[in-house]
Amino acid sequence: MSKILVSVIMGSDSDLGVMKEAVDILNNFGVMNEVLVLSAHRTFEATREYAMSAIEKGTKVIIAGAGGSAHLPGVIAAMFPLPVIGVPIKSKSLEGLDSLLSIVQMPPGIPVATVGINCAKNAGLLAVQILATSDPELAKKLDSFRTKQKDSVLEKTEKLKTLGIKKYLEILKK
Ligand code: RP5
Repeated sequence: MSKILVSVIMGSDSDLGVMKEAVDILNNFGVMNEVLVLSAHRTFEATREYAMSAIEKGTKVIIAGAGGSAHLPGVIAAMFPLPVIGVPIKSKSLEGLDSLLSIVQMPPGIPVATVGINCAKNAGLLAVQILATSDPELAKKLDSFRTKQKDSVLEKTEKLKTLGIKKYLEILKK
């Protein structure tokens, strides 16, 4: 059985809708992953137990999403020595600025790679890129992902030239 290389964890199941985007990316690239709900505050014992044992289980990267007073990625990074990617979840009261600042402002010595608010897709891609540094097959898949992405943008610009702004926007609305 293949090893779980990336763990996707989140402070609450209310984060799952956003964090699923990271899981989708990992699955699309064929990266074995696990998904867990663990909170730095509400389940601190279980979070500690998980973070302290992750390295022995072979986990290479942890993606941690949290909102509000978002301590989870930092707490995980304190106990897990390999890359931790933090996803600030958009909060109800402060639109995720609280989450972003809580995650990004780590003290020197314990980094968390922070992506944009709700940008779990980039967290998934960053995890794949980290793994690709020692996995040429994954690096090839990343190349083809970027080629497809580039082609789809270039197609849009051609379509825009052909249709003009008004028609293009009408089609977009449909
Ligand atoms: C954080 O509190 C979670 O990451 C979540 O974004 C936020 C709200 O949690 P719930 O009240 O929805 O469970 O710990």
